[in-house]
Amino acid sequence: MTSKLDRLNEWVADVARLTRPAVIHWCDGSDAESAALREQMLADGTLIELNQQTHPGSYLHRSHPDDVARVEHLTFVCTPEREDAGPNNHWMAPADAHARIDALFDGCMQGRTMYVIPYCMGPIDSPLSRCGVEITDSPYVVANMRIMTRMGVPALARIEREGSFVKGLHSIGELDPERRLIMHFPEELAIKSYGSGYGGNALLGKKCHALRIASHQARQEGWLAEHMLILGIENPQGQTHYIAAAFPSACGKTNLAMLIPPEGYRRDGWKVWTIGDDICWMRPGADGRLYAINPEAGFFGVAPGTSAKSNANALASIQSNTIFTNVGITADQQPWWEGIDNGLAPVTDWRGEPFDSAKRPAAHPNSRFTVSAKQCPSYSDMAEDAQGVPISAIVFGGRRASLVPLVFEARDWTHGVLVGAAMGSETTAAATGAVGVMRRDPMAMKPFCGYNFADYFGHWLSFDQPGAQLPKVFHVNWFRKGENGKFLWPGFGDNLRVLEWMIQRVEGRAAATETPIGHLPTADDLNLDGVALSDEARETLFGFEHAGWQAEFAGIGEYLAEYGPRLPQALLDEQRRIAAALA
Ligand code: SAT
Ligand code: MN
Repeated sequence: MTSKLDRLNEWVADVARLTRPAVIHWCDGSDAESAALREQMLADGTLIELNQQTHPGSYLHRSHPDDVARVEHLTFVCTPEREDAGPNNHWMAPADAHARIDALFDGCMQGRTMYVIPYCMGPIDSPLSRCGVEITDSPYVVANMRIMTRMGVPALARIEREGSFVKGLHSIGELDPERRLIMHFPEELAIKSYGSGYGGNALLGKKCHALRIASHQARQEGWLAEHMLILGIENPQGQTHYIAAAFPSACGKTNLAMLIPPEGYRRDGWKVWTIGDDICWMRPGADGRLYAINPEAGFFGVAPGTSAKSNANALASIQSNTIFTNVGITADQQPWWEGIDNGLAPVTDWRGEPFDSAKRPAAHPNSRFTVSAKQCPSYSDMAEDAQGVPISAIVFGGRRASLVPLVFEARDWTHGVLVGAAMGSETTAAATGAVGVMRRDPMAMKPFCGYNFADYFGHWLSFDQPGAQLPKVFHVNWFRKGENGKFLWPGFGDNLRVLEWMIQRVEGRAAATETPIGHLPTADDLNLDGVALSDEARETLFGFEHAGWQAEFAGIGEYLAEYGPRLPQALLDEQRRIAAALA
């Protein structure tokens, strides 16, 4: 008798023949399985027990010091035609890619256990969710996948029902940067990742599946897989608007998703609800609106800078049952990072050496916490809703020290797609390479779009159909700096002031000024009660620098030209229209 699991069983057998593990373990996701894995990892040093009085159920993992971030230069999209991967991806022909990486996988699991992890991205009963299976030789990956996805028996049951799943093969190999590759095969719905145990390189449900492979599937099936947080804003009347916002890695998505309203707003009854902090899958509903789910079940958040002041919800979430990766520890084994601001001091740094501030920070700048979303005080019940939440506004944002104002609104959908496509941001520690260099990062998807950006922009444009009730599109910049190099906007909870203006725009209740780059508020259009802004801050955050934008649009034009004739004409026309208005 054939079963819908035959394909899965055959693949697992093929992988075992190639990698030759000592043992094969099918993960059921149970507490007993998790406890046994934890004991094993504590025994072999993969996990270090943290203070169980202050942080029950929490552990520290120290990754290999050369394996602390995503490796974009070793990440490939392997489509039959190079053009389908586009200039935004590193490309290799599928046959060559398989041959190269299979040579690394050959015999790599000898003496190791091979874990088979069935998982579901998204609520287990949602039509928007998609399943995958990750095969890995890393128990640390299993522990993280158990937090980040719906993993185990229910996922396997859905795979058996549907018969289809994304195949992800992973081995830590030798953790040698010279023998490290992350390959994607969108046509085969397959991922192969070798030589890294870290985050987006190894937790294949996350960036590899939920963005690179899913973006390809989404294009075929008429939905969007985006690098966006999702939050709900409930006004004092009890109405909730949902906003999806794209920012590059390590630009504050987790903080924005868990925002705590400023004092005055809290008093008036405003509430913010967290749906997701990193990835958003959206598709049009019967009413023409875009409905979104968070495909993840946990947060893999940046630790440094997380404090009671910057993100009290995150801090509350990670008091228990959390895996910390590459943070420092205090004398009594509590996790510690720069900016935690809790009066404690680190004694051991992320490499396990005595802390010496002259040598290195206590926590790696890309150190992380992994925790179940259910532990977040602001986690929304709607995050488990099978239909998803209707999106009122889409926000694009980058880290821009100059030029870009605090907020502006796109005139219409096509302009909004251009605003997303033209996004620029200064690089962060979330990927290896230089930090602080301005690069174009369309929709914050530069490292994550599984196909040619030109086609991706076309896909975005295609949602503008008769009957569509599309969200309004905005651009924000929380990172504008003044003459003295300091941030001009307080950020964090005060960002709600900007989000409130957006909601009022959606409801047709707020003013704005028309400029060539879109609708800009003046300082008077926002509720700034209780924020002390200097004259410089007011002018800079709400100003429009004509000459600077002329140069910016010339740069955007050059950038878009890199995509050649595949670029949608409507996007080019929009760019030219604005450049002409600026001339
Ligand atoms: O390493 S991850 O991709 O999981 C985190 C990030 O860079 O956004
Ligand atoms: Mn991310």
